[in-house]
Amino acid sequence: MDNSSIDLETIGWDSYFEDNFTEFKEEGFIPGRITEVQRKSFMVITELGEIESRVSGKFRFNSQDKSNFPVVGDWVAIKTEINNKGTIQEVLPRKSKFSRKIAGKLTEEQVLLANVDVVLIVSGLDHDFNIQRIERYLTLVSKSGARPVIVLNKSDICEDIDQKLEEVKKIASNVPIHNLSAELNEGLDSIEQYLEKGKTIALLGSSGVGKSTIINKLLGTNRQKVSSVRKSDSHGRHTTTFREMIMLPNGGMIIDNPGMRELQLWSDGEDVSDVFSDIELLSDKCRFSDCTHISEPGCAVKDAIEKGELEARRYEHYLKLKKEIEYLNIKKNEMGRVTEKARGRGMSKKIKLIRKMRSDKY
Ligand SMILES: Nc1nc2c(ncn2[C@@H]2O[C@H](COP(=O)(O)OP(=O)(O)OP(=O)(O)O)[C@@H](O)[C@H]2O)c(=O)[nH]1
Ligand SMILES: [Mg+2]
Ligand SMILES: [Zn+2]
Repeated sequence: MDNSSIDLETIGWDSYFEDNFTEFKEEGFIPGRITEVQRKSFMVITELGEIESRVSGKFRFNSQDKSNFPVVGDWVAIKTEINNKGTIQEVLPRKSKFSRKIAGKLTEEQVLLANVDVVLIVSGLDHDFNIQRIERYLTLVSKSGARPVIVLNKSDICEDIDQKLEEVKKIASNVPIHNLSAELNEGLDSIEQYLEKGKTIALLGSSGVGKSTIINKLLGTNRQKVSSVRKSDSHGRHTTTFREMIMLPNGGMIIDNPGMRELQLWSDGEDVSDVFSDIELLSDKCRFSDCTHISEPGCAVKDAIEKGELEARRYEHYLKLKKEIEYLNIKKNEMGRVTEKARGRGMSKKIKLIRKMRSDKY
């Protein structure tokens, strides 16, 4: 633990968390914010400096659901121990959370970040550029409570910036778009506006797009490790291996993330409706209210595609995301039913059944 005292407000503490902390304060606990999640412990910034902490046995016992476990950005109540370590008693209610469906076959929510104000969705303007991926990120961020911002990096090696910008504008509705070159330190001032004292921003995007490079430029030091991408396809090498929240010199926090290979939606569908509101508006205009937009007469969606007002690509991607959610909902409902059924039986049976459900094999 270092002895420097930290003003919690510069790292995001406010009346919302203060109110939710009252009962813990009375018990003599202190507030802290998770900066890093390790295998068994958590790094937590507190007024007393950084304290390595573990969750209490009681917390572990009461948290059946993994999504309640502390993640980077969470505010927690901790009890300080004599060995300068801490015990996490509770996670304070989150103002925002960014989740995905856990990678692999399990049907489970995985919360990756909490209490983030702005998410920079970073894409490379090289071979990495992929409009569908941006649409997917927008969908994931849409209901997180954080504000999305699109960042197109590596403008120095892009020969058709205007065309790519046009493509992004078509899908972004009112999400701000910034293009820059972290390498040449050009255009970074456009994202400095999001770095405010007390605010938290996170960078998301696939491996190799330059998230850590951007952070290094903003910090003015080479704190984060970066490494080159594969020439043939601009794929990164998964250089950043863990999520970490870093304090900026002028207050405010920035979160570096590892590039994610799999980014499945964890959603109820509202986020897709938000991000694809153009398509939903069109379908309201179809002659039949249950129009499937395949062969019905008076279909506004098909009309718009024929007139070039809606890209067939975008429409198909919309359908794909909808399907993904439909499938997710089926799995969630099945799991709910089994949990319900198991309530009447013994605990061990319940656990077995849920495991079976989650492993998707049945
Ligand atoms: N040409 C060019 N290269 C860049 C730019 N920004 C970053 N790079 C390079 O892209 C490579 C990957 O950058 P990183 O910052 O490691 O990418 P990352 O997104 O953090 O990747 P992961 O940690 O693997 O998720 C490095 O070789 C950087 O030097 C840029 O603006 N232009
Ligand atoms: Mg990185
Ligand atoms: Zn239709």
